[in-house]
Amino acid sequence: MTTLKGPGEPKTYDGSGLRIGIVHARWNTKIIDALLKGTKKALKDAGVKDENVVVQSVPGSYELPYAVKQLYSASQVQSSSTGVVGAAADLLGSTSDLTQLNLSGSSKTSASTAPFDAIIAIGVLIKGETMHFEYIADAVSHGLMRLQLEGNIPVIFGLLTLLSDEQGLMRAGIGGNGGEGHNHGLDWGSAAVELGVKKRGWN
Ligand code: DLZ
Repeated sequence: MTTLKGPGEPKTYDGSGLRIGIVHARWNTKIIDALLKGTKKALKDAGVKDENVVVQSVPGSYELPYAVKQLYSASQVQSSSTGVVGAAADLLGSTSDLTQLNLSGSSKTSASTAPFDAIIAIGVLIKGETMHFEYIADAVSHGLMRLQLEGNIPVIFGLLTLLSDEQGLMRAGIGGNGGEGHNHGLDWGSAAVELGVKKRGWN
């Protein structure tokens, strides 16, 4: 059936060889958590292995572009050299972060150490009484676009810019009595797999 909205007819892409990063903000946690769950579900459904999904969080949406950039840089460092834990720690802050990020080179995991095929940036901005919302939405949108064009890495735009809490709940699939709306995280996960697969083909 042809739909008016959304990404159109679903196509299946095999994500089993991909490494995907997710960076999410923690503001508006209830909505973020649901979006993150949807995103991870779509990745899993497309065959992306759990150990090849790296999740990092930042306080708010404004921090997303910097965090995406650092996460991607660290994965490039990791893939191009073996003794990189120190260098990646410099980028990310601590060696415990590296363990969390599967970048420590631990033999306990069969996780890929290749650079990420795509990174998903997730944030929820809800308009308040000041101009704060406009400035952050604009800066983050442009920051993420710049990163993907200049860094040659697909950056999936998982930033919801909302006029109310209810709009966010609906777009995370937890509106109404808890189950209404559509979880946009599902679309972001699928978009990451499609772009990751296509990037490999385009190179
Ligand atoms: C300060 C702030 C406000 C008011 N609202 C949001 C929001 O709705 N969503 C969000 O992700 N972050 C918000 N922030 C935090 C900023 O994004 C940022 O973390 C701080 O300004 C520190 O740089």
